[in-house]
Amino acid sequence: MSTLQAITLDQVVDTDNYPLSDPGHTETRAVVARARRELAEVGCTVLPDFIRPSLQEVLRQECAALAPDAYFDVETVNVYNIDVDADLPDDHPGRRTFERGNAFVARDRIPSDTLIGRLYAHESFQRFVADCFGLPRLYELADPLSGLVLNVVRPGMEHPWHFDTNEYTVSMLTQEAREGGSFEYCPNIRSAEDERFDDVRGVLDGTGARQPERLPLRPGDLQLFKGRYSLHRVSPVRGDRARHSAIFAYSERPGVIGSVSRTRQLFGRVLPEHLAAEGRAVRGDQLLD
Ligand SMILES: O=C(O)CCC(=O)C(=O)O
Ligand SMILES: [Fe+2]
Repeated sequence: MSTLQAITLDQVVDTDNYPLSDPGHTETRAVVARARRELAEVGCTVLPDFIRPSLQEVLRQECAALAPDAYFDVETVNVYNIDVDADLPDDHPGRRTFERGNAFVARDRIPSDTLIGRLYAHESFQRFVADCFGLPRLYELADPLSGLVLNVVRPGMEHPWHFDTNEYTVSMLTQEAREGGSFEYCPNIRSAEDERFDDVRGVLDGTGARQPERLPLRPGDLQLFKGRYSLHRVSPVRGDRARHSAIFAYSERPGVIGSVSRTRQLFGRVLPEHLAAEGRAVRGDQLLD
């Protein structure tokens, strides 16, 4: 048994500032209200020092120990994660391609007794996150590989501009790069009804009126993000240390499983659950993936 197994959520999370287990607490209500306001305005909010500072080095070390299990395969992608050879008009932003050099450690390689494993599955944490997003509840993905992952961006690599498939993303930096590796985003650049291809192209080409925002993040901060509408990236990592972040993916609906092709792209493998779910996927909108 890991020594950390005995530690409760209250010891992991800075409950003086984030009393998660008590939704009616004045402090919790203030945090939730601020998160909702920022999510409505810019699709993003950060809860600084969410993990107790005394555990931030444990957080870093646990995740750094998992990083060698990441699946590395630099691939050519576009912001929509659709086929880069798709027959698109010349000026379509999906024609711009990037080298996706980040790598994911899949959920089945992340022990459930790690800090991130326990946070992801914890009921109070899930209820708190749902509250911040203004949702009645959130479900862990049914996907055995992609519900909780560690995103590893090695020196020289980047996680290029993209939109997320998940509407609600919760993440936590666990190890900073020495240089570079900034999270940059363009709040609500598209909506469920409007792709706004001109704006997206402007950001990719650096010629548009919209300048990406740079989000200051520190290890142990909790980030809530609506990445389906906000174009975002992790800029190239420089120096001699990789950037690590935990991605906690939840959905409003139970039973969400990634497609076979996307899963193979991200993890280099699929499991029987992915094959069984193929073709049964339910979607909330018709946006390009
Ligand atoms: O690692 C990060 O901070 C961002 C990751 C991300 O955008 C993603 O996994 O979709
Ligand atoms: Fe993303």
